[in-house]
Amino acid sequence: MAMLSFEKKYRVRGGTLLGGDLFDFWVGPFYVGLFGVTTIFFAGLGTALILYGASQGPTWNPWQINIAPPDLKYGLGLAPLMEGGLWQIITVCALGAFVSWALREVEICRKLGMGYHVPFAFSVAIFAYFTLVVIRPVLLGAWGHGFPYGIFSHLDWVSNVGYQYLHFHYNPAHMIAVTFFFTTTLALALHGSLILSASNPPKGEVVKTPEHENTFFRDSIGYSIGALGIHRLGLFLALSAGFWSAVCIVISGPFWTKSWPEWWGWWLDLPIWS
Ligand code: 07D
Ligand code: 07D
Ligand code: U10
Repeated sequence: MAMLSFEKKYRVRGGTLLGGDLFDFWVGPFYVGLFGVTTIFFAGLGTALILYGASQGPTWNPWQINIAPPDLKYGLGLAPLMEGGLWQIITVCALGAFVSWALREVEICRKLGMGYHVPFAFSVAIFAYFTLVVIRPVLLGAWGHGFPYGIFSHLDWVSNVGYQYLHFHYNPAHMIAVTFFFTTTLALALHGSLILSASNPPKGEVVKTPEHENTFFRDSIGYSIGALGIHRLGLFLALSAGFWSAVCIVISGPFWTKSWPEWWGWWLDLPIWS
């Protein structure tokens, strides 16, 4: 079915989680829904506040704009607007926009009668962000442990927090996360190249079948995971990367305060060496 006629067929009312028929319509290609309105509201307000913060700061250079979290002395309390309060409201807006976006995805899935895999996957990214700006700061007792909103300033934060633990590469959960990220790109490269090699042949040649795809991997590595399997694996790898990232940062501080190389002392302490 052509895309345009398919869209006409499925663009019917229903499937909303909240708001009933109220915002159950499309604007151009975009489905709106109540959560589209809340997305626009939070994203619009958050962006406006970043621009306001920038207007009060020393620069309009997009790379240099920085909205810093409150000083540690404010603990888990509210800070004055220009001393981190802006960061606190922007964080609420960001979470409001991300969660609204995920719920809008859920409504679209319901309309289409599809599984909730995409919003579930996005939720893992939201979880990683939530861990950075809510869970870890709360466990450490101050909003000041969140990362600053700015292109370069957030890189400084990552580097500073990394060196606070001497050598972040020795964080075992960081190792697992990094390995999942690397494996995700390997899997995507294998999958993308395999699909193109079979289904996008040079002019004049026939498109190959899934049997060709299976056989390629059986011939080369002795096993093929299959067409559905590679997508399950890809999703698992990518979500695991995000999940272990959240773990690696939430344990840094709340559960391990020393340098990460020292954590490996447990290995030397094993009774088999003494
Ligand atoms: C390609 C989809 C499109 C999305 C894009 C991002 C904004 C921010 C806001 C000026 C893959 C749009 C950017 C809306 C503008 C202001 C105030 C997704 C794609 C193009 N980072 N990070 C980037 C964010 C964190 C780290 C780039 C966001 C953590 C490192 C971009 C978050 C840590 C490097 C960016 C976030 C961290 C980057 C490219 C939130 C650990 C880089 C992102 C909400 C995760 C790279 C200059 C990209 C870079 C980079 C955005 C969080 C580390 C500006 C929105 C605190 C080491 N990050 N980041 O392509 O070039 O993502 O930085 O959590 O090297 Mg970051
Ligand atoms: C948080 C993004 C969420 C995004 C959302 C959506 C918009 C809308 C709109 C485009 C999690 C935002 C959407 C804004 C945009 C439009 C229209 C994703 C998030 C919700 N590290 N490290 C990681 C590596 C070192 C350190 C994670 C590698 C050093 C710290 C990952 C190396 C030191 C932290 C990772 C390396 C150090 C991390 C990041 C190599 C510094 C974290 C991915 C090769 C000296 C962070 C949860 C991630 C983390 C993190 C990889 C090196 C420190 C596993 C490959 C040794 C402090 N590092 N790292 O988390 O775990 O994505 O955050 O050297 O906090 Mg590391
Ligand atoms: C995959 C796949 C596959 C495919 C695919 C894909 C994965 C095999 C079949 C998809 C993959 C691709 C297309 C490849 C490229 C993708 C990437 C590289 C990923 C990164 C993507 C991007 C960088 C693009 C990001 C773009 C975005 C997020 C769109 C931005 C959208 C908007 C700004 C509008 C959003 C709309 C909303 C929220 C609702 C609708 C609202 C409106 C239209 C605006 C009007 C508003 C209202 C009516 C509400 C009124 C508002 C109010 C009251 C509040 C206002 C308040 C204020 C303060 C402003 O596997 O299969 O192929 O294709």
